[in-house]
Amino acid sequence: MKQEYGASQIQVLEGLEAVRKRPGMYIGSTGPRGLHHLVYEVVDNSIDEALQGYCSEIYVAINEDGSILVKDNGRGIPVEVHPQTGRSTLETVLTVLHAGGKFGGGGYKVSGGLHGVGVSVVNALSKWLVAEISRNGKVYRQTYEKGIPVSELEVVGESTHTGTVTSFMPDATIFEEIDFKYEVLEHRLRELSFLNKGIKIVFEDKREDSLKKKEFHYLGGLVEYVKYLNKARTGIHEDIIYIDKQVKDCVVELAMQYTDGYSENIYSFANNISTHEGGTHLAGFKAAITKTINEYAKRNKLLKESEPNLIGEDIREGLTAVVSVKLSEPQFEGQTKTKLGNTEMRGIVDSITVEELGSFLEENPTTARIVVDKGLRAQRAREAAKRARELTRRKSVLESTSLPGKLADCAEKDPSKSEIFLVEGDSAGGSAKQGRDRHSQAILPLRGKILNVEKSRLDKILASEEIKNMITAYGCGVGNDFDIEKARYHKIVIMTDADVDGAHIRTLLLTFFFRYMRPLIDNGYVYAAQPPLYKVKKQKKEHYVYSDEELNTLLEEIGRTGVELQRYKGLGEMNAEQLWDTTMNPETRTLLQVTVEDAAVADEVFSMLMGDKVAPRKEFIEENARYVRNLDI
Ligand code: 0RA
Repeated sequence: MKQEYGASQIQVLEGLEAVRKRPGMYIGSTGPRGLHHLVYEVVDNSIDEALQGYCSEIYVAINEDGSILVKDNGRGIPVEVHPQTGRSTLETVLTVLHAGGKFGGGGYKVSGGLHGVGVSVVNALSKWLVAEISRNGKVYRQTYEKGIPVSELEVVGESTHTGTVTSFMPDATIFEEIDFKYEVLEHRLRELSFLNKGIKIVFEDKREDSLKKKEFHYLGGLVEYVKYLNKARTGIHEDIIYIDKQVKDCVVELAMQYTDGYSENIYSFANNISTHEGGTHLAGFKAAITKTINEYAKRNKLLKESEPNLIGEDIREGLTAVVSVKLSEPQFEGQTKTKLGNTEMRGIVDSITVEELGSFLEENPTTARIVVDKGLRAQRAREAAKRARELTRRKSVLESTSLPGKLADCAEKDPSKSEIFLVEGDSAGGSAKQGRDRHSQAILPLRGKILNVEKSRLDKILASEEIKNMITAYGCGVGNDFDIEKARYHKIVIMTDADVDGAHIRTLLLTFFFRYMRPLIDNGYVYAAQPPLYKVKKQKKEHYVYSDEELNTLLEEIGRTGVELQRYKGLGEMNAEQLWDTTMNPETRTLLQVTVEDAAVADEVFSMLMGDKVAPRKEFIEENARYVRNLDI
């Protein structure tokens, strides 16, 4: 029996209509980010059920047809009539905006995606959605299209267990492209299982060309997260420091371990949402570790009373840490709404950390000593680097007009019209200098491999000739002093050979930009040139070919007889004119822009690729060959 449309049903239709009219308002965008957000929204509901203690397993699949299935073994969304709407709770949750929290049974909603919009939004933006509930010994099913029920809530079978299965196909008229990325979902699901210890998440890609299955189940929670993050790094103490405390209705969980590296890798979360911009919880944590470690050092005479304290930067050098808080009414602020604003969290995280880290250091004097020593060494290095920087700064004031000798600069002074090519090797550099458009194109040849910045401190990095040349050529400083406004070129084109060494140099350069000149990547200033792989000659006609695929297509077209095939092993094999025609001429070339879609994923890729352990790197490259190719271009 179809119920009649009452006032509340009209409201529902208006609500769904609003979501479909302005999807961006609800899920951020209709691009890849918004698309993946749909999955997170559905999974978050299962995570909530797990956090309340009713669900232990979540299964997520990308179906063969590209749709999504999320299944959990929770209590099942109630199918009983909801007093406020006169419809089942299931239908209410799936059709009324923001109904999830309000209509759900007790307990605060911990997860609830970044936008916390509820599954009704996913429903509204789906071509179809099927909900299957196991409850009361029965299996119930209801189907929706664009958010509107197209079937009754039917009993379709019997069941001995409970749970919820939601399957949906995003609406192609709303989203730019419906192509779920395995790596993106994998990253988030792994993250969720680290952040919610004990929950088992199984993830499967059933699409024909990318069959994969993985299981995430971490009983150690954040301890295992830190182990995972440090897989390619070398820890300098065995035991990972772990804190898990509840104060009133706030949960504070954190894990930390120092490595022999120099970069700081702290990830923070509030209610399972990554707080890229930090916030009060992170501020409390940082203040607390600085205070506690200094106090320990002074009390144990590892630092004299007369000596200056270690500063936060010293304390965090080489530190890998994950800080996760769960609270009832999180306030997200900042440009990307990823900064936790709740003021009470600063004090809560601070006092818990001071207390727990304090006792840890007292009880583990060997580890404590290693930690303090690491900080002392960082302090000395920082002072040395400061002296070095002052030197280079003074020099650059004196010689403010002197660009590196190896740089062939362009005549153009407007940065938005200027490009610089970073060219592998002096010989290709020579051809590039001859072949370029002198007006707008500058050339900086790089000799061989640049320094691996993942393994060196800033003072050593700044002493490297190749890196100094890049810094002076771009004109925008480095690290904390970096100022994108001063960039002398808005296109920085990495031009390396199409071989393993070339790929390595490109990765080294990208790591350097990522760590020390990050705004260059964020602003889309960094590109990779695409030199040809082959030259095909037939009857005086020359074709440049950029991939094996393209080569096959061409050979099909022109026939294989009488063809002269040259494989370019390096840029150096091309003369100036060829280099211009194939790779540098803005009219005909292809440049690939380097983008960092998700800083966390990229950071992981970089540390895996550039860290000092070979085995995990190899394993990582093999596992992520597809993604690395994307990122590494
Ligand atoms: C509210 C009440 C109850 C279960 C749920 C919500 C629930 C929602 C979702 C969404 C995905 N999976 C879910 N599992 C459970 C249970 C109320 C009761 O049984 O008393």
